[in-house]
Amino acid sequence: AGHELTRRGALLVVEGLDRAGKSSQCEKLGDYLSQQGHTVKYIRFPDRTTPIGKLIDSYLRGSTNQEDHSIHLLFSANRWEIAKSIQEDISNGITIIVDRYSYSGAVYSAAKANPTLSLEWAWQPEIGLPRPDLCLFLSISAEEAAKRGGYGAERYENETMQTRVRELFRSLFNRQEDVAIINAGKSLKEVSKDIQVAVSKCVERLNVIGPLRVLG
Ligand code: 2DT
Ligand code: MG
Repeated sequence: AGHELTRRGALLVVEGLDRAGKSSQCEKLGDYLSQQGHTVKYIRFPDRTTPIGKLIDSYLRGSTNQEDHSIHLLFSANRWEIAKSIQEDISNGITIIVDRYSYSGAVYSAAKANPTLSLEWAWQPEIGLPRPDLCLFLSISAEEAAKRGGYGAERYENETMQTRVRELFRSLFNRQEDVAIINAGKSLKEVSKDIQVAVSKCVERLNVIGPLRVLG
């Protein structure tokens, strides 16, 4: 038997505010791509299972406090500790669906309005991480978000933060390439259809795109 060239996997990120439907859409996208014959893996950030992830988890639950810059760098470190395995999986032909990534990282920290923690500052530690082939931004209005139910009990799950996060996501995605803005105010089924269209276009182009790049 001859050797077959393995086509690399795609790195697909799903971003959005809380209650935008990220988890459900990641699952639907995974099912869709598997049916198309892709090997698919789902990961999420923060990855609360690692030692760094456990620090992040206790911070998010409000059990511990952390200085703003310090926790920001831990969120980033939590991506760096998994970066190599992402690279390896992608080159072995596995498509990875990522629930939140560097974009949430930069935006949530910058939303704290700490004078020395700008969006630009917050982006710096992300430079050099595996670069998504496509980032799907699930966009919902504040009104639609409110309709979908109350906030949870974790840090950041309040009106003030969510409003700032929404604005910052918008300004970040206005200057990013490889972003598909998906209207997530529609039904689950319609949204998943829109996602499939955006992803199919990206996946078809993969053999022309070349190797996985890094964030700049
Ligand atoms: P989940 O609700 O998805 O578990 O996220 N966050 C996330 C950051 O502040 N920085 C990051 O780098 C990432 C990935 C967004 C928990 C919260 O953590 C925020 C919501
Ligand atoms: Mg949450």
